Amino acid sequence: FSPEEVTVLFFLGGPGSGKGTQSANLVKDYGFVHLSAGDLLRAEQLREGSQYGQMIKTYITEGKIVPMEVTVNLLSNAMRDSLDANPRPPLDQAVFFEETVCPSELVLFLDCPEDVMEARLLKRGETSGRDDDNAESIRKRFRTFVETSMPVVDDFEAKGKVVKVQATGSVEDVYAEVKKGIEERGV
Ligand code: UP5
Ligand code: MG
Repeated sequence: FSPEEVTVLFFLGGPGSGKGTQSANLVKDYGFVHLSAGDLLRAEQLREGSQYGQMIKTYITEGKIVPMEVTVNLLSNAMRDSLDANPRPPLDQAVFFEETVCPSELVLFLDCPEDVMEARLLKRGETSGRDDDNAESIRKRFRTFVETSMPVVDDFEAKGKVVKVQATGSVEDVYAEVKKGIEERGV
């Protein structure tokens, strides 16, 4: 596919800030397709015959970023599949994606303090079965976010692409802000 055929939005935000939840809202109201790098990695981890399964599990449990070639390849394939079906990260990964796959229109940054995110993730951990919804992995995920993902947000910010949304309120409140951001930018 060519970049002119698609409109890409990136959701960035700390672990548990609500990226998945707010993406689901946009899918419902705007017909976007949601591709979560984390979900794609978890699916690849479980795929029989994957050469990356054990490596992905280790990175996820340690709260570290999987080598970007693996993730961007999964994203690119999933985009192609989803375009066939219906006609997020570190600085380098986001830039790599924009250069090799497609530039983003807008970056929605869900701004949320760690104590709020931690409470959400620990609550989800009671039932999620995820290898990383435990206190230790969460702490590591936060560190990775601060060290490798916040610089990406800052970089997009400098390019004037970022709409910052306060992500501490209810799902409905946050979504109202997300919609406002998108509509103000005329996406
Ligand atoms: N919740 C959401 N919004 C709420 C609100 N406003 N009020 C109250 N509760 C709210 O939400 C998390 C929880 O909070 C849910 O229970 C939700 O109901 C509640 P969710 O929407 O899932 O938040 P999200 O930001 O998507 O959090 P997630 O846990 O998915 O964040 P991560 O960024 O840690 O997880 P992800 O799946 O993206 O990545 C997991 C791992 O995969 C990474 O640590 C890394 O090891 C690997 N990875 C890569 O290597 N590269 C990548 O590019 C991406 C991931
Ligand atoms: Mg998510």
